[in-house]
Amino acid sequence: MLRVKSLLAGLAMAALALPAVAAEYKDEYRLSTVVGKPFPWGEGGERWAELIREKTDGRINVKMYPGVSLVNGDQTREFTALRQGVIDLAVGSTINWSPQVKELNLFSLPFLMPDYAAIDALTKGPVGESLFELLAEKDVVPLAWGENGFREVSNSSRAIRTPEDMRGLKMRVVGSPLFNDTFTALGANPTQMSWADAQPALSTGAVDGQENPLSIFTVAKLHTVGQDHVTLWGYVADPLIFVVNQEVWESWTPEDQQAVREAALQAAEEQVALARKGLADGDENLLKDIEANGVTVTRLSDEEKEAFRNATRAVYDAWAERIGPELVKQAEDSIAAR
Ligand code: X2X
Repeated sequence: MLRVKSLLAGLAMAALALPAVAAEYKDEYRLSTVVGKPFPWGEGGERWAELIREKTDGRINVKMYPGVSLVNGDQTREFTALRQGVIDLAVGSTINWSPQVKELNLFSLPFLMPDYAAIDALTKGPVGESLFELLAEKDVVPLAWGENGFREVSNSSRAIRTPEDMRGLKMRVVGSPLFNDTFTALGANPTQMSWADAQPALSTGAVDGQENPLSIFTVAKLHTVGQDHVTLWGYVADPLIFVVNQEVWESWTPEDQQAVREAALQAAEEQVALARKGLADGDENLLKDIEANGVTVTRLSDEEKEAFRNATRAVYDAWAERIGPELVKQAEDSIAAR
């Protein structure tokens, strides 16, 4: 009996001495996204899960929950749920987390980023680092930058070429008040709703239009819900961020943490390439597909864009104050030096 007891005590001490043993791992880790496959965003989430499984020899089993189903479709609650541990991992848009992390509104400042090189100058430069440091103080471990994309405006009623064309249009916008301000400044009637609610609202005509990256427009087949006009104005772009809840992260061995980080970087790089496919580097295939569906695609000259920039400048200035003038300055400098 004594021998058994001391053996047990010995085992208990050995267990205590081990750092984080695999036995403490969950059977399943839950990864949240707004959209699933075949949206580039959903492809990125699935790919991350797959690479994690491979690189940890199956020790970490991640399942993706698209449609932000872990928060009943309310994408603006995703970040809070992530902090609370209701969600273990996420590939989330800066827009959806900006109600909780005001600095992420940076990417929604109208006409801050003129091209893809400007997005990269932010996410791959000091601005990206500052934002990751900030997120790291909020119970999450940020690992990599992905991309939803430049958000182009569409509607069912007319080609938009000037701010006046926007007047009176009912527009579905996402969950940051900055979007309300931008569309109000343009004379439209913005109404905030989730992506889940947006599609029925478009099909019933409860709203006239919306703004989203063209990869979302095509995969969601928005031309079938009356969105006959798209204007390429590239007014904002939303990056995606690959993150893990901090407690979950700390429960993993350093070796597995490294594997999850590498998986995120690889999945994110592939995901950004997918998000830009048919839209960048002289490849306009996605635009051709959209036009082939009978949608009028309106391209703006620099002067035409300038009119939208001027009409939203006051919104930019007011929000730059809220986001933090230093961060905005850092972003403007990074973009100027790209
Ligand atoms: O709701 C949207 O418009 C979407 C899918 O682009 C985001 O989640 C930001």
